[in-house]
Amino acid sequence: MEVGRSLFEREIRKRELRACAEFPVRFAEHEGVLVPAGRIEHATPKRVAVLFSGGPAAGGHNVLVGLKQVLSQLVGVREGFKGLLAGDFFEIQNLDEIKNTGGFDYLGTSRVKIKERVEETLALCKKNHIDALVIIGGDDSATNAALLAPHLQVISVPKTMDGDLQYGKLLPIPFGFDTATKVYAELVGNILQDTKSSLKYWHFVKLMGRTASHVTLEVALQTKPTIAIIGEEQHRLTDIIETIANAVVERSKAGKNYGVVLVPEGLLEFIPEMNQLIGEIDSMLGRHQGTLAELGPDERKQFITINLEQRGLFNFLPSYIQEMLLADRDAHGNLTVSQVETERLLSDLVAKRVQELAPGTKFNVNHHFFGYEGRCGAPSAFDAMLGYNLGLVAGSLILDGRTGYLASLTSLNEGGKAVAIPLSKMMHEEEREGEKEQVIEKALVKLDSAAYKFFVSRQDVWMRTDRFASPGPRQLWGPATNQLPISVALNQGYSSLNF
Ligand code: FBP
Repeated sequence: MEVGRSLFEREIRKRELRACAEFPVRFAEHEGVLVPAGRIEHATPKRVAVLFSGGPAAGGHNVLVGLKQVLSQLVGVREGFKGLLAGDFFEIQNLDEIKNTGGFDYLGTSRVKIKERVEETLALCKKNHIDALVIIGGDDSATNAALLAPHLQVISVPKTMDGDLQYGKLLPIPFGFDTATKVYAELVGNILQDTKSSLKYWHFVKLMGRTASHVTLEVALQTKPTIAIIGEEQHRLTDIIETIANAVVERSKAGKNYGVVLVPEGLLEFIPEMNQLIGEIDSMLGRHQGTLAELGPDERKQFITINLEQRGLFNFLPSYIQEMLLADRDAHGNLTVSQVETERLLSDLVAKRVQELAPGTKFNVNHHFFGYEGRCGAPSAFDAMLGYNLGLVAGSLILDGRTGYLASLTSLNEGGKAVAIPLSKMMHEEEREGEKEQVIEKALVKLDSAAYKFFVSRQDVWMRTDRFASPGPRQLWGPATNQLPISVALNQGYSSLNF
C-alpha cells in the first residue's frame, strides 16, 4: 500500500502540468477570458481563506495542497459557508497527510445559499482579517462566488462529480467526475459480468448526478450496458417504460432474460409531466411553509395535493415515490433526488407492462443505487492532478489580484493550459423558486454533442447484442492510468483518450 502510494505521488509530481509549473503568471484579457502572459513581479502576501461547498468530490484535498504551495498564509474554513457564517476558521499548516486522498473531511462542507447573507459573510471575513477567499464548489457555489466577488477578492474552483459545471473548451470538466464515473463503471462492469454469467436478472442501476445525465452517459460509454436512459431526452414516462418493456420482451424471445438498465438520478425532473408535478409541489412547499410545518403527514399530503393540476399523475405513483416528492427540499430548494427510488419506480412499471405485452415473460429484478461510494473514492490519477493544478491556478490568480474568476485547465490532452474564466461571463438569468435570478448555468448533456451522438449510434446494438464491458478498478500506474473520461475526450474533439 505504502509503496503504491509513494509511486503514485512520484508520478504526480512528474506530471505537474507544464502551464502550471510556469505559474505565477500575469493574465491578459482575450475575448473575455484570461490567458497566461508573463510573471507576477510583486505579489503581496495575503491571508487567504478556502472552503468546500456542496457534495464531496475526489481531488478536493489536492486543491488545498496546490493552494498551499502558492500561498504562504492559508486559512481553512470548517464546513463550508455554514462554518464561514459561524466564524469557524483555522490556520492550515502541513497537508502531507491528505495528499491524494478522497473526500472533503479535512475541512468539511455544507450547502448554504448566501444570496441574502452577503453583508454578513463580508463582515465575518473582515473580522477574521481575510484578504481573499477561494470557493471550491459547483454551479451554486460559483454563483455564491460571483455575488461576493465585487466586494472581496474571490476565486472559484470548479468541482462536482455530476460533471454539470462545464463551459465549452474553457472548462472541459470539473474535478470529481472522473473518479466517480470510474468507480461506477467498475461496479456496473461487475454487474454486467454477473448477469451474463448467471443469465437470470435484470438490474436497474440508479447513478448519482443530481440533474444532468453526464455520469450515466460516461458510465454507459465505458461499460456498454443493455439500456442507458439519458434524462435530457425528455421522454414521457410511458415512453420510457415502453422502450424498456419492449427490450425485455424482445431479449426474452432471443433467450436473454437478463440485462442492465442505467437510470440517471435526475431523471424524474426531465420527464415533462413529472417536472410539472414537481414544480407544482415545489411552489406549494415554498408558499405555505408556515402552515405545512403545523400539519401531520396525512394532512400535509392532502393540503399539498388537493389542487394539483397533475393530481392524477400523483395518485398513480406508488407511495414510496409520493412520499419523497412531498419531502422537504435541500438548502438550494432542490428535490433530494438521491433519496428517490426512481430505479424501483421504473422496474415496477416495466414489470406490469411486460406482462401486458407478453404474459409469462421472465423478469427478475435487482435494484442498485451507486452514489456516495463514487463521489468520495480516492482520486483517479486525472482528478489528483486536476485538483492539484487547479489549486496552483487559483492561488496564482489570488496573488495576481484577480477577483470574480473561475480557475480552469483546458487542452487536457496537450499537457493542460491554465485559464481563468470571468464568472460574469458564465452567469445567465433563470427562474428559481418563482423569482428571476442571475446564476451560473448548469451544463446539461447536449443532444447534439459528440459524446451523446456516439452513444445513440451504439444504443441499438448494445440493447440487442451483449457488448458488455467491465473496465475493472481505476488504475494508478500502467497504460490505463492516463485515460480521460470518454465523453470529455469526445466533446472536446481530442484525438486520443490520454491526458
Ligand atoms: P454537487 O457537487 O452539485 O454539490 O452535488 C453532488 C451530489 O453528489 C449529487 O450528485 C447528489 O444528488 C447530491 O450531491 C446529494 O446530496 P447530499 O449530500 O445532500 O445527499
